[in-house]
Amino acid sequence: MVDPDRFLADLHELRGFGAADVGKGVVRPAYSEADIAARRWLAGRMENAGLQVEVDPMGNVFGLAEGTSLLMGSHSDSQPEGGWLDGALGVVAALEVARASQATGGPPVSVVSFQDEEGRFGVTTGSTVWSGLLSMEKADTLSDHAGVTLAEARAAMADMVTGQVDPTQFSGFMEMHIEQGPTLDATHEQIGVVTDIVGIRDMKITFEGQQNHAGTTPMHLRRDAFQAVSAFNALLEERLRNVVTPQTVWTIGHVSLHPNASSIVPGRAVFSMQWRDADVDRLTRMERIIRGTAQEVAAQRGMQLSYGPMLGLEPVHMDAGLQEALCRAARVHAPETWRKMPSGALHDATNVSRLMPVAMLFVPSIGGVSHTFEEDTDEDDLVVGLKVLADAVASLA
Ligand code: HGY
Ligand code: MN
Ligand code: MN
Repeated sequence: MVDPDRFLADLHELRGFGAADVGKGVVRPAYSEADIAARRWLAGRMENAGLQVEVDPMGNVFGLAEGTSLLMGSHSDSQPEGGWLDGALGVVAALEVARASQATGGPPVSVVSFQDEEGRFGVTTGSTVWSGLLSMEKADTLSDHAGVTLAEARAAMADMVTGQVDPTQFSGFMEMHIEQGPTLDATHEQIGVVTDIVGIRDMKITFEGQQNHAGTTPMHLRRDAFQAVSAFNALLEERLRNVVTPQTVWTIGHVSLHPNASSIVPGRAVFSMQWRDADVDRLTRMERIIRGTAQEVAAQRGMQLSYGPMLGLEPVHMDAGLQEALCRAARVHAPETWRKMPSGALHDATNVSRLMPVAMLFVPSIGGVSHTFEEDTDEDDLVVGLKVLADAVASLA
């Protein structure tokens, strides 16, 4: 039997690593001191649970059961401003299910915390490398917004690395997560069994104009990189409207202006351009519009235009058999309060689905908010989710 108190105590203890002063938030980006300290703590917890700890070169932390096992988990790194449950919930729930399954002679369960799911260096970087979609060598050249490379960052936890972890020892993967959106909260439901995860594209775009004096440079002679970003965004909002559905999303979430001073016409703007949809063709049509619009703005405003590496993940379906195991358990623990639903957030499960059958379980996010310190979930809902997960695993025996 799972122990809800032990599970919640572990979850709160994990929150202590990088705990923010605001709400229940955490600041635990990949390879930060807090992230590495949390990974050491997790490794200790895995060992206590009788699991064999292995850390791969990327910094993904595994607690392995003997022989063939079901892999469960998520990530323990956070956004620069993150909630206490995003990722952490899936890792700690996996740990509790592994302990419970051992105690009751259930199916062997291994636990994982993938590294850099939150994309300091890419998009779900740790599981992307582990699944073989991206080589460690190529990943090492990716840099964060401050210009630090992944190779430099992962050196900070090199002493923990034991070697590669062979995926063929796992029969499947299950990930519990908070929904991070408004659906379950609005319908007062407790459980979402995930059917599909959307696809994503993400790249950096740079406009390079002419840095100059903000007092003496006439408006008509300026090559202002901020004005280029502003014009690009306004045009894009209009043009994407013609190809998107209400589920399609796009975001410019990070903008870096150089030199970012009040009395200097900005000479360079580097910004993130991200878009998501469940349909690959639509993602491609959007890319064409994005590149075409950037080119047009660059030509009109005398900008040099360049792009960073194009990162992306394809939309994926969850495994029917594992989904059904979750549905069966949901009918028992949340008879009138569960549904099947797609995921608009990305998850490590997307990458793992290249290697084995995967499934995901959601619990509600209060107010539908996440990637903010305000993110939270009712603890009763966390425990119902844990029970559904544990029963689904037990039924696979
Ligand atoms: O952005 C995402 O969907 C994920 O939380 N990294
Ligand atoms: Mn997450
Ligand atoms: Mn996240």
